[in-house]
Amino acid sequence: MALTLTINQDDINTLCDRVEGAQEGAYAIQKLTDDYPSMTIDDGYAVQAELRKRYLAKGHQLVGWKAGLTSRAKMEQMGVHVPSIGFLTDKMTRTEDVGIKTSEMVHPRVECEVAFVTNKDLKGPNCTLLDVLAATDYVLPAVEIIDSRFSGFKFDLASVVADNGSSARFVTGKNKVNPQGLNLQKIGVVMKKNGQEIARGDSSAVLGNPAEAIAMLVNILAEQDEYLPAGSFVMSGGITEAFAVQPGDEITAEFEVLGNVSMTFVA
Ligand code: OOG
Ligand code: MG
Repeated sequence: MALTLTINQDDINTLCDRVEGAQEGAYAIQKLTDDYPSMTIDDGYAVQAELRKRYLAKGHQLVGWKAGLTSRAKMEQMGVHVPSIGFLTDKMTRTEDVGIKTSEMVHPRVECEVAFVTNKDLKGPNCTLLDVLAATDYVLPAVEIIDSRFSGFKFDLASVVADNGSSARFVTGKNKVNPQGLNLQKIGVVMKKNGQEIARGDSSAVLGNPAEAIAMLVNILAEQDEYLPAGSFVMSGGITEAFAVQPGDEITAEFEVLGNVSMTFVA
């Protein structure tokens, strides 16, 4: 299987220049469909693949992938009703103990997610939840910091896919939990900003079970002739809506069973 494109390589390069410039320069751009109104989701993935190629050529390491727009809360917040995927590199990794710079981003937002680390290759197009569970080494709590490069954080699916699903940063907690015996369908989470609760939900919000989002991601990868190699880090998508952060903010996501993830933001 391969992508069906309506744009040519020159268009892909032009669109990738825009996204790459905005990501690296931390500035907002208009959504890509303003100039390319007939752009499709496949076209978006072709731009994303070009972006991945460019980052890897610059020495960034691919560490895994993320599923996005996998919960109703996220779909409604963004007005986009189809899940998407994006790639994750070592340059996006942040730790709990070092302040995360908002000046390197346009308008960052945080969202809490269940993350997976795999120990077997996963290949689509017929990857199932059971395949994902059989290939899961451990799960861990995560906060994704998303940063749409589009003005006002407003976009359509083709544009957000080209912008690598708004991927910017991510932080994981210290606990690694064996999926055996874990009820992945019902992991509660409370998100706090500066000590105040801002959201709560549970993992069933993500396609009924976050492992389902990983299966979906693997099947989308297959459409691009890609697979998920053993040892991948994969995020399953925000459980609740995402919240804007500013310098000085401290965020904690308190997950049942999986434990906490905390981080602070600095200018
Ligand atoms: C798109 C990325 C969505 C998620 O977890 O749903 C995402 C966006 O909302 O900007 O990462
Ligand atoms: Mg996310």
